[in-house]
Amino acid sequence: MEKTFLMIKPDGVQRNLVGTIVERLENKGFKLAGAKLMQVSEDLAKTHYQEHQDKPFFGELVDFITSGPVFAMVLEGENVIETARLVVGSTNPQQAAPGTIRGDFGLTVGKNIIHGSDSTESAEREISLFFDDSEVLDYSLSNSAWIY
Ligand code: IDP
Repeated sequence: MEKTFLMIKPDGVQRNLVGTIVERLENKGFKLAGAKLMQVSEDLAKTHYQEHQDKPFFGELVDFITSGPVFAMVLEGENVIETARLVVGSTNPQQAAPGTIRGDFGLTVGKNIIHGSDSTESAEREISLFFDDSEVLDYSLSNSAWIY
């Protein structure tokens, strides 16, 4: 089963949206394989966002993601990388569809609540950046036969 990396950013944690967001993801049918509240270091932030290192907003992005705790998750499910991105919504919350996390809870691109991996390669890379192997659990949910 496919796995992806999601991270509730410091704005989502500060706005007490962790429970609401996790509830949406669980309700969709995704399985939590890993989850933790953590402080992102400057090094980790720069590595995670390395594809944006030449962009004018890179410094702002690193400052923001290290400005407070984040809630990091590994989610498992069929086609979860693409489907979780649909649940997350477009990068700019002003353009994100209602019903998506960014569409329902955000207003600015700099504070868009949540990150989700955008490809198989980034999912693998980001899971291994944020989680040790022992923190990603292999187990079955008893209701999976009612989802698949
Ligand atoms: P994504 O998070 O939807 O995959 P990316 O293009 O990978 O979007 O950008 C990473 C993050 O960088 C975005 O989630 C957003 O928070 C931030 N970002 C993107 N464009 C801008 C910008 O023009 N100004 C400030 N922040 C931006």
